[in-house]
Amino acid sequence: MLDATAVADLANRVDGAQSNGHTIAKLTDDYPAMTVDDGYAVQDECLRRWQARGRTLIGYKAGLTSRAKMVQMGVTEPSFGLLMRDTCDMEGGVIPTAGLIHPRVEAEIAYVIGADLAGPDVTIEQVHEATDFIQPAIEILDSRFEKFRFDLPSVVADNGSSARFVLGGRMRRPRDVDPATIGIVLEINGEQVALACSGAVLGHPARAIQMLVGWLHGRGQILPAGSIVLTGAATEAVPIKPGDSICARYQDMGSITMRVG
Ligand code: OOG
Ligand code: MG
Repeated sequence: MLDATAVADLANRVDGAQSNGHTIAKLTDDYPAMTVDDGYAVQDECLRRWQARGRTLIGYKAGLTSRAKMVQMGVTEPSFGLLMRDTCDMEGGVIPTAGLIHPRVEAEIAYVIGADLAGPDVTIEQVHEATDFIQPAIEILDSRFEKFRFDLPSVVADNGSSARFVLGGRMRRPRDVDPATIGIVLEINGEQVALACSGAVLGHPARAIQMLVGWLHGRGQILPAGSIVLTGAATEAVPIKPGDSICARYQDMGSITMRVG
């Protein structure tokens, strides 16, 4: 494990790059012994700093949960990250990307949790009982690492490349649709750029919640009622630029549109 001085140094690098929109080298270049747990220690340290600045945690993001994403990023294990209230935008609006380095979009299913979820092995049924609704989501990623290239410890420290996210479309109860068989089409400026089925995420997007709750349990934490969880992109992420119109269409769940500012 890295010591507290190293964790603070890495939190400085990541937090600085996120705040100023500059790239940094992969953290493992300078700290080759860095582990995934060290990455989470850096993420925790960043959260402490953000909360001290008045930012609010409103949920979590799972990442690298589909084969398309694992192949695109060259990482074979899922990651968990933090969703902060000030990174959530309204659908139909202009999403600010000034200050982002090389933003990309991806389409996801969000779960909005209505009752606390805790324990090492919650079932999909328990996840669905505790879920108020599921909803289409677009995540805007922006890796702080050069050329969007990283390894798992580095991307975990960088909060899973989180930049912004948008919820929209139609809220559905998990009992009223099959969350594992939703067709998703992502369009940029009217052109189809990615296509997937929600089940591309771990066979069922609720598995991302199961894994998240198990991971939180291992840290002595729970997934509290009111949390928003992004379950991870079913498709690869696609680069965007100012002026682009983004539309993600979901079978039986409506669509989300936004413009890139
Ligand atoms: C890491 C974050 C992955 C997802 O949905 O798979 C992620 C990245 O690809 O930059 O958010
Ligand atoms: Mg994502």
